[in-house]
Amino acid sequence: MEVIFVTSNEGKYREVRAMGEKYGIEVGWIRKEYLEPQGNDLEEIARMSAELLSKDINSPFFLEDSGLFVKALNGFPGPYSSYVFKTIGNDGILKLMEGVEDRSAYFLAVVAYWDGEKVRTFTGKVEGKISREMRGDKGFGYDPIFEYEGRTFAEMGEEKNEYSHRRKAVEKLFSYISGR
Ligand code: ITT
Repeated sequence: MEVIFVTSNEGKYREVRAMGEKYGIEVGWIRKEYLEPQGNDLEEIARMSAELLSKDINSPFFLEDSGLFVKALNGFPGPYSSYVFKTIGNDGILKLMEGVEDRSAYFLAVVAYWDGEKVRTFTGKVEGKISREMRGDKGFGYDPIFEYEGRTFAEMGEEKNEYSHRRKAVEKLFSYISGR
C-alpha cells in the first residue's frame, strides 16, 4: 500500500518513511511547500491546509504540521514554530529562556489525511524540556534544544522515532489506514 506525504521538510519525510516500514506502508513524497492558513490551533491549520491541497492532488495524501510549545513562554512559538525557527532559530529560543528555571515544553504533531472525500486528523504529543545549550548534530529544527529524559532529540538519531510526537500521530494514521 502506498500513501503520499506532502512536505517541504526532508527530515520529516525520512522519519515518516521509516515508520511506514513497520506497517508495510510505502510512503511517497510530494516535496512541496503549501499554503498554511494562520491561526492559533494547529489542528485547524492542518485540516484547512489539507482541504486546500486536495484541490490539486488527485489521490489520497497526508500532511503533518508540528509545533514546539514552551510553557514559560505561554506556548510560544506553537503554531508559529516554522517562522520562528527561520527568524530567531534555536539561539533565539535559548536567549528568551535565559535565567528561566521552568524549562518544560512539548512538541505537538497533527497529521491531516485526505482520503479522497474528507479530512481526518490524528495528533501526537511528547513532553520534554528546553536544554540550556544546543546539543547533538542529528535530526533537524528544534531537535538540538529539545531534551527528552536527559538527552536532546539531536543526540538520539533514530531513537527519536520511538518517542516523538510525529511517531505518535503518524502511527495512529498508519494503523487507521492499514487496519492494524
Ligand atoms: P512542512 O512543509 O511539512 O510544513 P515545515 O518544516 O514547515 O515543513 P512545520 O511547519 O510542521 O514543518 O514545522 C514547524 C517548525 O518546527 C519547523 O521549523 C520544524 O523544523 C520544527 N519541527 C517540526 N518537527 C520537529 C521535530 O521533530 N524536531 C525538531 N523540530 C521540529
